[in-house]
Amino acid sequence: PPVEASKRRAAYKAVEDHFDVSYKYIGIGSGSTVVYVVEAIAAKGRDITSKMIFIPTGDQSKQLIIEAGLPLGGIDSLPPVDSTYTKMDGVSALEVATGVTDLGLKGMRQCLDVAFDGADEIDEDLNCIKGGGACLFQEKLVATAARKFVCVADSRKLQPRLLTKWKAIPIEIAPLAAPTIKRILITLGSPDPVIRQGGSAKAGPVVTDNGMWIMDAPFPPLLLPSDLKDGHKGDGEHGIWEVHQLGRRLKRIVGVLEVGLFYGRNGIQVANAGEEGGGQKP
Ligand code: DER
Repeated sequence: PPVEASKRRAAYKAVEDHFDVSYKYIGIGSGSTVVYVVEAIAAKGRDITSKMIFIPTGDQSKQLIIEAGLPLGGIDSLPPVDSTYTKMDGVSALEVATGVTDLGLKGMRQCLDVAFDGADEIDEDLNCIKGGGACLFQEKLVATAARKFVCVADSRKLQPRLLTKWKAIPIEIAPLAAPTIKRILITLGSPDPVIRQGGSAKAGPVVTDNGMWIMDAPFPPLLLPSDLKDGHKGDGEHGIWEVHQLGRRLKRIVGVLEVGLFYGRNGIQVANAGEEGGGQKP
């Protein structure tokens, strides 16, 4: 089918442009598009891939790596930061965009050379909604530990603003906190946050690879920093948010493990607004 063909084309192009035989640690995301990324990497042959370690972002990603015959590692079993390591020569684009640098972690050692993953929706600044597959925590953990985060998606995913077609932000939460988180989301302007149910696959809520639940929180389309120049404040007035401001506000709710918003370019201006520019331009 044409969609599968475009996913495959995107994946092979991403590997051609962003995979190097000198790489040692490669993050592998979740979903159906990343399957083609693994197919393209495995096609390089074992003499290349056997020297590498592939870091999964959940059980599906782990199965994918194993079935492709690629060496499996774990984000929790990466080498310690070597003591000779001094100054990072450049921070990962996603780490910059998520504002990690403004926590003074500029020297944080990037363990992975690259991480490949899919997305549910992508806006003009390459911000992404992720979590359609309920793997967003480990996806962001691996993505922010990589020098380069490569999002692979067919053109259906590209929209002017996030929450244009994809209607809710996936949020990974502690089950116990679900009622309080729901109440807070409603005060932040989410019309109807819902706990994701397993449907015919599982009675009751979806349980993530981390033993958590997913709350899908709908919001109106998310503004970009460039929209704020038109007088919008983006701080939730009438439920209208700027993408980074909402991301930071959601992350602070007690009981939230991780938020399915990944920042692309321009993340740094808002994340570190008013601070000296940190790290390379994403
Ligand atoms: O859950 C995620 O964020 C995944 O990356 C996923 O939603 C992308 O899925 P797809 O490649 O099957 O569209």
